[in-house]
Amino acid sequence: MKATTLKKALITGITGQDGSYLTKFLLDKGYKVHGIVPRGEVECKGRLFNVLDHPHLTLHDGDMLDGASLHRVLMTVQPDEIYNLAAQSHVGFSFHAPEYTANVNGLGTARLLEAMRLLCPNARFYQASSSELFGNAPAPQCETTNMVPCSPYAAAKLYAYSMVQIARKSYKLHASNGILFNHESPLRGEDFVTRKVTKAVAAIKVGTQNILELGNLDARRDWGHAADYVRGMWMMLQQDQPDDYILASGESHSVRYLVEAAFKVVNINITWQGRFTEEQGRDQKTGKVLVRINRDLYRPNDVHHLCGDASKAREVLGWQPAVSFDDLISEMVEEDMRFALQNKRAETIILKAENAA
Ligand code: NAP
Ligand code: G4F
Repeated sequence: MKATTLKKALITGITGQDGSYLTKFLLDKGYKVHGIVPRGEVECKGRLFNVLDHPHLTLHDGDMLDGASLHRVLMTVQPDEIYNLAAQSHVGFSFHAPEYTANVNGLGTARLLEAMRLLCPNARFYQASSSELFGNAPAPQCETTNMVPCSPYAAAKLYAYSMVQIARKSYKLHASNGILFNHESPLRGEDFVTRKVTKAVAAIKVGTQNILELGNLDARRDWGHAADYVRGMWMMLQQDQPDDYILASGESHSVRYLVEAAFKVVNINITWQGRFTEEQGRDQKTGKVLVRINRDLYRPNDVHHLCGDASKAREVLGWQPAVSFDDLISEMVEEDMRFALQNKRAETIILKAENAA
């Protein structure tokens, strides 16, 4: 019998939200998955908890800031597909660290593309581009919408996006940009607004937090589920020709609406009073203030409205999202409720033990 060789995928940013969903997706498809982990940080592998022992998963030390480490990994692995998900991915933080963000997100991508060109030019390359590229261009945004970055994060991602197109045109590399609108999950980092909200809603419900502080409530985003979006990444690399595709749900909601939807999952109705930075969200039943504005959480320059048109991905790739906004938020709140209750139980046990001692 002829032995079949498994396809090899290399993922940068494997310990992030998308990295963990993509790893599971590719392992289920029978790939050998290799991941690059910066600083070999063991505690960052938490999101990979359910696949860490998988025989087809291998982690390598490497850093987007260190070209030699990328060369070493590519030389060792000789991947068929490369998914470049590594990034300093927080838009707000990029205003505090523009140079670092440019180095990881922009130059890091150039380093990886150059390593691929030299060491495995027949591999296929996926770049994690972002709807942030469009800045405040009017919604809905599609592949041909003007790109007007509003943050150091978006500027660095625009450089990376262009380098992918340059590699494609100059060297005929199979390199594609996925221009992804916001996608979330229970594994989302706690600094992003969806997870910050769902975690706070759960903690407020179980009584371990009193109030949720937020910045711009008027910003609108097109929020989908990460599991749907990693499937789209893979679909892009199965095409004969490389190209750029938007993945989006086509629906947008304000941060204010997100807050209402998340509290509704735990049967709390929020009513709003006051304007601008004086705005407050109260529990309709008790009148207690549960949400208030913190001016420090506003960005120097925010993107007001992102809502994507994913017609091209639908028509060419046959991609469409399966999880609705309401189901996404319910899943996130329910998962955070589980954690919040576990933490509360653990705190009670410690307190009892301390009192008994
Ligand atoms: P994430 O959870 O923040 O994950 C980012 C990953 O990059 C982490 O594994 C992180 O590792 C790694 N990383 C950071 N600096 C690195 C470095 N110098 N060298 C190697 N790895 C490094 O982000 P995500 O939400 O999964 O997003 C994945 C990618 O898609 C990112 O490029 C993001 O910018 C882009 N994107 C995301 C969205 C979205 O809505 N989620 C939308 C559009 C585009 P450590 O944690 O160990 O630092
Ligand atoms: O959740 P966010 O931090 O996500 P943002 O800035 O849209 O970026 C995410 O999506 C991009 C794709 O469009 C990715 F490229 C990027 O890597 C990242 O995954 O903020 C969403 C909105 C913003 O307008 C922000 O000003 O929520 C507003 N917001 C209001 N209060 C807040 C808060 N954002 C955060 N993080 N924390 C707040 O307290």
